[in-house]
Amino acid sequence: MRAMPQTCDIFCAVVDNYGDIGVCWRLARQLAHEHEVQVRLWVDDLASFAKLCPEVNPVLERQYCREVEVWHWAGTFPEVQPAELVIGAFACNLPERYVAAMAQQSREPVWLNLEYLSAEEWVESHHKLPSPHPRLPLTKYFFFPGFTAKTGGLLLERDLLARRDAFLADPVQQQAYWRNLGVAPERAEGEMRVSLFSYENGNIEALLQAWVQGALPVVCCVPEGRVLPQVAAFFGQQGAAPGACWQRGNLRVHVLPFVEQERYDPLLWACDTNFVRGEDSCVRAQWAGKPFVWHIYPQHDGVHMQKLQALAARYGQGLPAAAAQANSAMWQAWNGEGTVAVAWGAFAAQRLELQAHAGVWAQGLAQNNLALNLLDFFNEVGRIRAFEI
Ligand code: TRH
Repeated sequence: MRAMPQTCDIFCAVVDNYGDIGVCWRLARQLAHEHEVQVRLWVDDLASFAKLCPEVNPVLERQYCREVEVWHWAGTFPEVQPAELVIGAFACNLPERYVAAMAQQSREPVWLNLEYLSAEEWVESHHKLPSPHPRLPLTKYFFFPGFTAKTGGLLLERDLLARRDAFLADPVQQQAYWRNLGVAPERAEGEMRVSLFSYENGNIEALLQAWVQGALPVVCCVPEGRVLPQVAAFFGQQGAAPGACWQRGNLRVHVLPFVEQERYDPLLWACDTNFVRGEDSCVRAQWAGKPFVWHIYPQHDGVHMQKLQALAARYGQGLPAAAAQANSAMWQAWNGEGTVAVAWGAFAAQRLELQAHAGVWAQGLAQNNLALNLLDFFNEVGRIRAFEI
């Protein structure tokens, strides 16, 4: 029989930005809603969490939010019964008291470290590796998300692609969506609509200038965030608030609010190309089935460029060579290696190929669902342990 965990603790230490809590919150909801697991989410930064889920009250120690029990992970850790499935996200250290309690359980909890996403090849050989605790009778397993069947796959809600397709098939819904954002739904001839979510970027001026001077009109939607001051400065503004709109040449920019997590997806569906960053928005852009440009989270040692190239190479498989090259060159230029204006020209010229490929790519990845894989692995570990006894 297939064993399912009834309880799950997810531990999230927010390093910076929104990706850590973005992934944990998505996983927590999915386990609770789609698999009826009782989930406790331990988060050390409720203010960041509240940006993704405004229902969260940042001053409460404990609260329920969308069927997930949310705890502020701060100060002395309370005495709690450990869950059957324990997930430490992104190598965060679990509280010692909690780990000690895990070792006291008559049935050892299945303990996973959910790793950052990478398309690099080494991920396959590291996925599911055990790491015995140095002192206690506990084993932690490394669980790697990824793009191949030998990895943990990607987070994907059961109904996401159906909701996307319904949205894309319904012009009325799309028009209402744009109006609600304060952006005219009507498009100029040949117009390209892009969303722009990125870190501060040394190439932003060059990109905006390329759009200003480009042959086709570009409407660019910028959610509030780290790149916005640079965009505002390009238009001679000191700062900007949602609702601001600037036009120069063939470029119109709309400043959007940072919306709660579920409301970000329709923006990606509604645009023709999405600039995304980090990890979670990059995955959501792939589910959108639209061409995307990735601003990878920069690491001091520069290893992020290998990670960028690894995904560009995988993504390029199945694309005609010129389109794969244009895609890869645009990602590299946006991350500081290359000339953005030139790269954008080539990328835009390949937009039909890139569009066709993006849909096929999303469909291909959809079979490898991280939450399902995680539950299968829970089951697998349980079977191995039963055999050992
Ligand atoms: O915020 P990020 O830069 O997070 C990063 C990465 O996860 C990186 O790998 C990690 O090391 C670093 O944090 C610490 O980008 P990411 O991963 O795309 O997360 C952004 C989240 O914000 C994602 O869940 C989507 C969400 N979001 C909204 O909810 N509303 C919005 O309006 C927008 C623009 C994003």
